[in-house]
Amino acid sequence: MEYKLLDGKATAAAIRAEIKQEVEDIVANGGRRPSLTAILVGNNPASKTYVANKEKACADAGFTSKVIRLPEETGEEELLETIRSINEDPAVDGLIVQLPLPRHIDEQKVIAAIDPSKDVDGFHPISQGKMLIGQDTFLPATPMGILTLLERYNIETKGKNCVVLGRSNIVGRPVANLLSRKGYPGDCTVTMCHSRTKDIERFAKEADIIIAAIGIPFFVKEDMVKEGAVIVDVGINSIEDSSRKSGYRLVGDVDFDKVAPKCSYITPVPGGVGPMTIASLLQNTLKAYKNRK
Ligand code: L34
Repeated sequence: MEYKLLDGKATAAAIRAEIKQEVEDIVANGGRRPSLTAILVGNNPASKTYVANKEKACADAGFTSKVIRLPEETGEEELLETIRSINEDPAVDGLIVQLPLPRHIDEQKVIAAIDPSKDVDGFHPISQGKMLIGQDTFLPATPMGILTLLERYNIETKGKNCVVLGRSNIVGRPVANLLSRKGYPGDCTVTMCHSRTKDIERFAKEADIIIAAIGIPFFVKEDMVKEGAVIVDVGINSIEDSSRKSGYRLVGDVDFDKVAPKCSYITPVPGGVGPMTIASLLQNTLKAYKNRK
């Protein structure tokens, strides 16, 4: 089958251009710029890349942004103190703490310390609770990016069988909830599969839409996929590749080369969900800015 790419990079670029235009208009009318602060603790190489990409996206869009880089050995109380001071800083609209955090820090405690009105990651229990019952709030960036991508490509979702592989708080669980909501893009019949699911293949094969977010390279094989399925690959796994200068390359949770020919639409990795995550973060930061005005 002739498949089409769900081009996250291009879609994110379009959204970023729209945001940039809106910010230019705000500034031309004498308004202040939206502002994001990101906290990065430690030296996780992937996190460094993602935060650097966010910083650049903010600059491109005309946002003010700041990255607070803290050493790996930063204590939990010091991090909480930093968050509290940013909560109170009227110049900051959005605050994110890049995950994962070093093991000695309690992630849930840190997330709960963020002022929900600045919680542009949508990870705070209040944000997640509002999302769950369909109230207006910040949606977590990766699930939001996935929905936007489906929307911009006019992918039909009503009544579709959607299988979400993964149950994490930042992707699997929220995206399953959002796709089951009333309206578009939603109205799916959602099945959430995970590491304890018996016979994942059986569920995956029934899916019209697969959201793969398990973090295992090449997990989704061609014999697990129905002809004509739509696949969103959330995985970003680094695997050794001696033919590359860097010695590694990024692959998703889907065995793309074998699976893509069976799909109607599929996201690439890189250039799929990753860039959409960043575009959604900008959208949320602009929303936080507008809420405060
Ligand atoms: N607090 N932690 C918090 N918020 C988030 O929204 C995230 N996430 C996830 C990890 N931890 C987080 C991100 O920022 C994943 N994520 C993220 C962001 C950007 C990219 C990937 C994941 C991204 O830019 N991906 C590029 C390739 C980047 C590369 O070269 O490594 C892509 O094309 O997929």
